[in-house]
Amino acid sequence: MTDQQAKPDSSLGPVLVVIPTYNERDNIGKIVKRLHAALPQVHVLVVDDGSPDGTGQLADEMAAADERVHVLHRTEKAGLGAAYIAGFTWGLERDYGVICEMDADGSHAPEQLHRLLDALPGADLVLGSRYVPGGSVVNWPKHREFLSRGGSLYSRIVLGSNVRDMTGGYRAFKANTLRKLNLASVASAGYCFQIDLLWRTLELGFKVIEVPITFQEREYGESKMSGNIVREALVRVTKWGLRRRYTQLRNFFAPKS
Ligand SMILES: Nc1nc2c(ncn2[C@@H]2O[C@H](COP(=O)(O)OP(=O)(O)OP(=O)(O)O)[C@@H](O)[C@H]2O)c(=O)[nH]1
Ligand SMILES: [Mg+2]
Repeated sequence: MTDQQAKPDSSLGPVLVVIPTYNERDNIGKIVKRLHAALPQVHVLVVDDGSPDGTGQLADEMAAADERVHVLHRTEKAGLGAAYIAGFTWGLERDYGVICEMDADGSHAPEQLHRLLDALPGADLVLGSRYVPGGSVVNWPKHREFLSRGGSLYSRIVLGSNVRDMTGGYRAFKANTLRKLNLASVASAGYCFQIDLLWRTLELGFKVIEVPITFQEREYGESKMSGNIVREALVRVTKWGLRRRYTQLRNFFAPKS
């Protein structure tokens, strides 16, 4: 299948793409248009945290003109994780069979979403991956790529996983996978949220597949990446890794019956 126009496997049920936004006025219209050009059937849920630049109002106008577009307004900027949890909950309540994550800033090419959807019948979660053969990163400053690769490598080692791209935000979940992840207990706010959800999925023994994507640095608007977001990931991943080791040791020394 080419990356031009595709039809998702309808046996999995309707597809919802959740796009969290904070000040993405210059991007949201373009990304939704590209998405519907590539996959006309999918629905979009924009989860906006009261963006001061009017992203939310623009999304409302898009929703009024197109029944495939929906908007969830939240009152304040509460991080990527909280926005996704609200979006997933909205989608699960409406019985979508597949729920996807995608950034608004053009980093995730909508023309490649079919790669994730095509792989989903054989998995519980499909990750769009920058770091498997065929995957790539375009126009990222060296320090950002270093941070991203370093974050994935650290998480892989500490959590004992063989997933190459632990922090990416281009994903397709079967709705039934999300239902099992106890979303109400997720407290990770920044990109640690991505590791958190992946870790929960792996711990439950679900099948996770990586498919290559081309990740493109944003052209418009500002990145929300910050030192706090990196610190949150470091602290939490280290804690999960220590807990994993503790459980392994406890099981090892537990009396065998
Ligand atoms: N609703 C909501 N969306 C957010 C928040 N923080 C980031 N986003 C959105 O999440 C997506 C990813 O955010 P980016 O700013 O691109 O962050 P990033 O991809 O980690 O960083 P860069 O790679 O530097 O762009 C974008 O669509 C943002 O608008 C937030 O607090 N609330
Ligand atoms: Mg980005």
